[in-house]
Amino acid sequence: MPRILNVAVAQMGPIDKDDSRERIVARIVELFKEAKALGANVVVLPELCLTTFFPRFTLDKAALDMYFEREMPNASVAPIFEYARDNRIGFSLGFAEIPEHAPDKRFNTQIFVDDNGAIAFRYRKVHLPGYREHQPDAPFQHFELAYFDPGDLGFPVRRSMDANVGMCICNDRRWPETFRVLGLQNVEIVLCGYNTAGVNFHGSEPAHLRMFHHLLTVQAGAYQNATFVAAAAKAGIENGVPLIAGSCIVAPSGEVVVLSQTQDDEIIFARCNLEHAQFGKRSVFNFAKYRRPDAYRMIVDRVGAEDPEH
Ligand code: CDT
Repeated sequence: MPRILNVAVAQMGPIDKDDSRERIVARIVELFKEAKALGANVVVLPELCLTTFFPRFTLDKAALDMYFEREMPNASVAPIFEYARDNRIGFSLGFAEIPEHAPDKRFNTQIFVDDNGAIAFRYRKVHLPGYREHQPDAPFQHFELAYFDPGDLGFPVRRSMDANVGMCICNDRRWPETFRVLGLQNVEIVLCGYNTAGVNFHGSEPAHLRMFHHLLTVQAGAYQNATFVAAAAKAGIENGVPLIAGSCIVAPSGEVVVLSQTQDDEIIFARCNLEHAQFGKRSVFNFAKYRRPDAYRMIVDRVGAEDPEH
């Protein structure tokens, strides 16, 4: 019996730092309308999709608090929640979070809202890229490490909308540990929002590798854990920094089912039979039968790489 989830990825073009919240939310609702016309049950939005990618601006934490949500949902995002609930669409949305009960914390967060309009669960970004200090030689700054706290929820998977749903955010997709921890919870679809610059701020690298590494990691994560991956970019030139597009839906075979064609607001869509994820979990990637965790202890015992003994 097929188990179908109609998945739309809502890629977004750039968000300028001066764009109003009303304008950003209106763009998102327009994307939801397009997704609805295609028959979507679920819409995936990018990382930090309510604001510009502000972790480039300054090391002054207090100056950035205006970009954070202190409650979710809140009045400014009500049109998204209402449209989705009225049309029975589930969605995932990335935003900067100051938790109500821990106002000294700052998280890069993504929520999954089910088709009844309830927040089913949340994920807080674990792998925070960038620097704690200003980088004088970098083409632009990336201070996520400086003022977000590492996610404190692990990598949860929840049964929602008849699917095993997991989430990760941008840099997380580059780490096989992310997908494996989700895979060990029988994840069937991973929802991933991202803002990936078209230039590697760590140093010079051929430009085409940015897209190659993005697709390499989501395709590998999907195949090696027998799961769909739906990845949503914020794309285009945002406050002078180019962001790659490449929003995609990847099948558990590792094949790209659909890829965005623009660097702007765009819906891509795929009819995902979640039973296809179960095939890999029963066969090549039957973890219970074939994994050898005794041989993997170093993965949790050691953080940084060390040279072998001579
Ligand atoms: N937003 C985010 O996590 N960006 C990072 C930049 C890292 S550059 C190697 C990313 O992984 O795309």
